[in-house]
Amino acid sequence: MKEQAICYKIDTAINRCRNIVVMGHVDPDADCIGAMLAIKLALENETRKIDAVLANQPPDNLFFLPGIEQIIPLEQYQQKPDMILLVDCSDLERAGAEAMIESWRDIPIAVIDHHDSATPMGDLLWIKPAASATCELIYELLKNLQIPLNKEIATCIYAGIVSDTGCFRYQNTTPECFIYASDLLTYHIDTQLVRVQLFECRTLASIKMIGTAMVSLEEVEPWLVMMKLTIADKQKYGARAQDCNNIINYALYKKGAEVALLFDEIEENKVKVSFRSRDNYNVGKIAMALGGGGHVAAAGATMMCSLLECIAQVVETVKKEIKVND
Ligand SMILES: [Mn+2]
Repeated sequence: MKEQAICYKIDTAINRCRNIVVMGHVDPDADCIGAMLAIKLALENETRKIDAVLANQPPDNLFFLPGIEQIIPLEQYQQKPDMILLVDCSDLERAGAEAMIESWRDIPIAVIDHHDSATPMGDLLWIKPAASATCELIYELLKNLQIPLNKEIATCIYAGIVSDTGCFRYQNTTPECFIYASDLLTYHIDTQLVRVQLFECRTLASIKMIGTAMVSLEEVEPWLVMMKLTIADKQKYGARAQDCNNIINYALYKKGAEVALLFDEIEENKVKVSFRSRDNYNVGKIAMALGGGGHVAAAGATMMCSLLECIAQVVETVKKEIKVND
């Protein structure tokens, strides 16, 4: 089993604590929530409390994850923990807890993440961009520590891997994904439930958002496509923020597209930009330069400007940074 040394260090740190908070990122997804819940279910015991805390409410489709009802909203979390464990993110700002940075400044932070970051926060960092999902690392942690799994823990870890690999389809899918998944399936997890909840469980408004985004698809270059969602589009169908998640992937369905952009107008002068790419064109680097982050093939950034300004700036940057041979 890989990465033994760092797993033992994390174990030592955890064993020193009686009161741990585990946090994922804002706009939580199945990987971050799966990782938080697997940690809580596997490592909490009579002498050690592990609180799973999130700045945002989990999306409705993830309420099948075992233990999710125990997640505490950050605004209700009054404890002063003796350790902070960040999963699927590497700083308190990304966890939506910038308000806590001052009062938590003496508390040690450990990070388990697979996102590249220029400025991770913490004393104990396990950041592995080659991992498909943070849940892949959680699996390795629990195996290294010889913690027995069960159906609940296996479901959380499996959901994280399935979510971040798009059901083992994306290029981040590693041999370990399949090896770990084959072991996780021995715990009789309901793989149909996981698939339906993650991929076939959209609200009517969110399907209207897919349609609206796809109608807006523009071919900037044969290799570069973009879609947009405006505030008015969302009002028309009563779509919430979570109804607009994971729509970007459809843009890459266009034949010949190498890079896809989705501009989601969150509010006036605030635009969430999603990036996807094929063939190792690095959109993560571009997103990071724009104040966001992510991976080579999937990234995002939030920009404080009008939709039109945002589109102009991002398209120009992408065309400058990425050279595709037609
Ligand atoms: Mn992840």
